[in-house]
Amino acid sequence: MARSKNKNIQAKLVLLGDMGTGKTSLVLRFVKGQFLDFQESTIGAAFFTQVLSLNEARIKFDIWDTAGQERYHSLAPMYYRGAAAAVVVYDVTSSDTFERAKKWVREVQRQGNQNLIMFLVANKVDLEEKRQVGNEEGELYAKENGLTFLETSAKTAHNVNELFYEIAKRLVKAAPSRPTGMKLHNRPRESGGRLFCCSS
Ligand SMILES: Nc1nc2c(ncn2[C@@H]2O[C@H](COP(=O)(O)OP(=O)(O)OP(=O)(O)O)[C@@H](O)[C@H]2O)c(=O)[nH]1
Ligand SMILES: [Mg+2]
Repeated sequence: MARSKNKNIQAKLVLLGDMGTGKTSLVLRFVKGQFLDFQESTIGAAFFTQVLSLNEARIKFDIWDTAGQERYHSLAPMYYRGAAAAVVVYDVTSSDTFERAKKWVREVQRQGNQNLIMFLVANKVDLEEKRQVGNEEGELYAKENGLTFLETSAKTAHNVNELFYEIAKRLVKAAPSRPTGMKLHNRPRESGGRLFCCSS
């Protein structure tokens, strides 16, 4: 479609979720194609960028990978405010992280950005034998709360690119309705008057 050709979109994306769920690993898999068995816990937040080209648009992601440790919780609003997309991650081998993910969803929804695109991601599906949270459980919760759900593995790369492509596609869809620049309305008449007040 010519209308949307060469559209350039810059989007702030934030990852939230309990510590150790694999947020950094998902980002590193997407941005660098790498996975570390002993990934260090994030301090504060980490910032990454990555560009994705779809047929109709080029999306530049500004990715904020937040720290899941409780002591950094109060920093989170800085990262999710103004975000175009949020990815809430839990670890399928830990029910606690699923409960924590639900709290993140509620917190982000409460801040009231109706346009925010939110994904719920069930990571570490390569550890099937240790699974505590069933696929249906995650899917149902996501459906009931208007989220898009995906199961991933940063380790095997299962669904990782798909996740970011899916987000990009949703952003492209949403973009035309968003103001992207200055809108010029009817120009005010300038005949004789000054536009800004002043003392003479
Ligand atoms: N088996 C398996 N291990 C994973 C996967 N994703 C991450 N891990 C491991 O889980 C541990 C934690 O991963 P991180 O990416 O650091 O988790 P995080 O969510 O960024 O943690 P914080 O920065 O503390 O919030 C690391 O040792 C990773 O190697 C996965 O899909 N499968
Ligand atoms: Mg991390």
